[in-house]
Amino acid sequence: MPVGFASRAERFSSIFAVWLYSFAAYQPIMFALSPNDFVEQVMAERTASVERNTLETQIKVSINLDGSGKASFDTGVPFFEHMLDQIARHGLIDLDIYCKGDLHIDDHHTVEDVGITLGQAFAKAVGDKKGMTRYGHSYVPLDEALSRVVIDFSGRPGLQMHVPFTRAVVGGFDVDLFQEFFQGFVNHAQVSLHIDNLRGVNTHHQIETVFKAFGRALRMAVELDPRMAGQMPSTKGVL
Ligand SMILES: [Mn+2]
Repeated sequence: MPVGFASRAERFSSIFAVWLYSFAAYQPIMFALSPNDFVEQVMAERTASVERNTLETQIKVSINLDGSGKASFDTGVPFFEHMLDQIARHGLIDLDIYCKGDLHIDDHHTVEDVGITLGQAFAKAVGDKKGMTRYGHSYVPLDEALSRVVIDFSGRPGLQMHVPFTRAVVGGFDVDLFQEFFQGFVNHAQVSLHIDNLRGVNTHHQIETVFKAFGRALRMAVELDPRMAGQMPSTKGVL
């Protein structure tokens, strides 16, 4: 019998304990992430799919915050899809949106509920927001029109939308509904969003600059900052 061990079982458990201890002790060194590893690891996870069904609309939204701007839409509202496409393209966010809504009434429920569901998908995809830039802003011109969008993933919903539309309808679309879309998004993504159309005569230009600036502001805000790796973009510790 070897000195110090009463039995084979005790000897084995001592060796196992030493192995377990050294594994635990070295684990932080073995698995420590560099800032760029952190960004890559988090990026792999920043996708979300949300399904939302009511008596008015049935919606499926899938997003990838670290995408390349690929998009597919099936909502039955062409001008709205033209605007959603700006978010994907200029936000470099992959976006799949399907909505079967009560368009025989009007576009209202479809547009508002897509905003709500997209907001839910964003809230899910940003997760705990660790390492995220948090704030985003952009100015986008289109000929005579100029818009500014500023966003904060603050965890608190708030919308300021100042767009003096020059016409009530654009591309067969009621311009009132843009406010409904952004309000739905803001409430569920839990963001502060300030939208200002600073200039513009052509209604199509006015709203297109808003959506392009919204896309670019989103891109900036959700971007992972390697220097922030693992930290919350808030002195409060949570958002
Ligand atoms: Mn256009």
